[in-house]
Amino acid sequence: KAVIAMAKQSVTLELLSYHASATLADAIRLSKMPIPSAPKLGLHDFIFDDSELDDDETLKACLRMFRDLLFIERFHIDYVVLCRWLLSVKKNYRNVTYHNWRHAFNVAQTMFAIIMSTQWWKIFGEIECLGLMIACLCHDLDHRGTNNSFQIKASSPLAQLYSTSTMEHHHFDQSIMILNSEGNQILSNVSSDEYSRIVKVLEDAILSTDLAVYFRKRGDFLHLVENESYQWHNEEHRKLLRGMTMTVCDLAAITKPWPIEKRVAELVTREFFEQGDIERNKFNITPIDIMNREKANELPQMQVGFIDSICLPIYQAFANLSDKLEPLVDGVKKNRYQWMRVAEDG
Ligand code: 5BB
Ligand code: ZN
Repeated sequence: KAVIAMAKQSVTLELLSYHASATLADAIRLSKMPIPSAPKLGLHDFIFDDSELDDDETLKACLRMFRDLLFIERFHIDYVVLCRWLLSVKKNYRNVTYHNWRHAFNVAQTMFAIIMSTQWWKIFGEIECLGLMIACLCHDLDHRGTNNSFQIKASSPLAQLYSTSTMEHHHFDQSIMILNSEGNQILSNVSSDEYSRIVKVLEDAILSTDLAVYFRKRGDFLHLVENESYQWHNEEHRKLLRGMTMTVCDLAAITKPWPIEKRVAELVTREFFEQGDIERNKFNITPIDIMNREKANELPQMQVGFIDSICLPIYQAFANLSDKLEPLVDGVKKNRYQWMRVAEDG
């Protein structure tokens, strides 16, 4: 108890100094901007590329997704509050190489493209869809570019607070903190019953982005899909689907046209190597292969392994649930072929 209290105090201090809300003036400025249509922004496309948009345009794209999902009317969201919340979410991502605002934005766009193209929004309903979209935008909040096992090795205050899914618990905490911040309360006009349901979906979705959780749950899911015993209106099945959809969106770079995949894989690689450098220099340990610069030549083969063991099974299962999702599997297979080529001739 005392140890946890101290860890909490330490984390709280750290967070108080870091957490920042966007200003009302910036929110008003954003609220006055015209919002392009979803097709104009390419928001329905699985081959969406965020690098063509500037930061303001990524925020406008979020506003467009919230509008088209009818969240603003349904949940009586004040438009300036929504603008401020989005700006605050963006502000609470750090300038790390990969796990930054652009990654979160891409995850949300993929969620939008999936639930719109499959019409799963009808199955999930408004509460779950809102929970999922908030989850995508918030799922890596305040990421430091280092993974869970790094937090444990560094005995960081976060690791003392949460011994498993360390970072994911923190991302959820940060989401709640922003949702509760003055002027950022997009859920202030929903009933307390709906509020708890949305937050429960949000928590479950963010915790699902821990790959360890994905591995624990995916057997059940793949089984249901294989046996065609997946039931769309079964509460437990739908919860499983929401978690799996979070992973599918989180890893979606692997489904993108090769030039995009290559660029994103470079960012992932750089962030992994940066953690490896810290482990070598500060902790005096040899980093695992993916974080070890000296093993850079093995990365293409690792990507093939990543595709075979983690990506293909889940994208395949998703394509079995909806043929609208077949382009995702096709994209993964094309990238597998490209990574094989790189692995072979260096
Ligand atoms: C993934 C699980 N990990 C605990 C050990 C390594 N593996 S892996 O062998 O499947 C692997 C995945 C190895 C290398 C990788 O990237 C080298 C550039 C990747 C990989 N992971 N490749 C990607 O394109 C992407 Br996207 C990802 C996901 C990165 C974020 C994962 C964050 C999880 C934090 C625990
Ligand atoms: Zn992520």
